[in-house]
Amino acid sequence: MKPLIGIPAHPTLQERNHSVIHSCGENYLKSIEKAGGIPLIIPITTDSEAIDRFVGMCDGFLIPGGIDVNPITYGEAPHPMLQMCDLTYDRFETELIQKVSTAGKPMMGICRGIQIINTAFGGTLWQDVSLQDGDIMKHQQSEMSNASVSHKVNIEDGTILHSLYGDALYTNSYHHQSVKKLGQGLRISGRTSDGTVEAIEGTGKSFLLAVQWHPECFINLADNPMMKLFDTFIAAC
Ligand SMILES: [Mn+2]
Repeated sequence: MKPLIGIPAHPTLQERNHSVIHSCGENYLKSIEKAGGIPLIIPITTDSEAIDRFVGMCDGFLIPGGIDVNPITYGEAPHPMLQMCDLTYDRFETELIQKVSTAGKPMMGICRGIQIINTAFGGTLWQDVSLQDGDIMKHQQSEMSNASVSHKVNIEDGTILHSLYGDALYTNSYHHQSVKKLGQGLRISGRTSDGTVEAIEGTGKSFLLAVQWHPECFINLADNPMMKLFDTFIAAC
């Protein structure tokens, strides 16, 4: 039986009538389907009973990209470079991630996903990558195609990522925030040469892999180098 993969919806502001759409990008859905899973979009809710039911129902969870995490979530004041965020959305995803972890179900994070997984486990974020120490490279890529790569991620030995790609992987990059203090039960599995955290994994028994780049953007390539990530995640489910 194909595993059911819960994907928390993203609150997207529809300017035409100022209403919020609970949405999910098609590339996430297609990547899950191609890997052999059945995607299920989960609405944003404050109902804990609903979150329990969703966690019980699904075999694995994909935490997708999106807006910034409100720094209140990790106990910091907003920096002037902070962009749009939504505390209700953060609280929903945090509760969902913590319950998925307690249930021991597989989880994969992408972009905002790596950030909110890190904060849900007690970590913190750089509110803008430029605030990190040293010379920071461009993480908002200039390539015309979002399925084109712009930087190299160096991979730690002994990680899931290393078993898939070896010592390094070129990836795309569309983020302005990044992991600062690492959350509990997590390890860093990939960084760019400027020290920016690009991938984390869980140290416990259940599958947890999160990346700062956007592997779902490669879905329409005939030879998709990122498919291994989704295949490995679905196999764990
Ligand atoms: Mn990057």
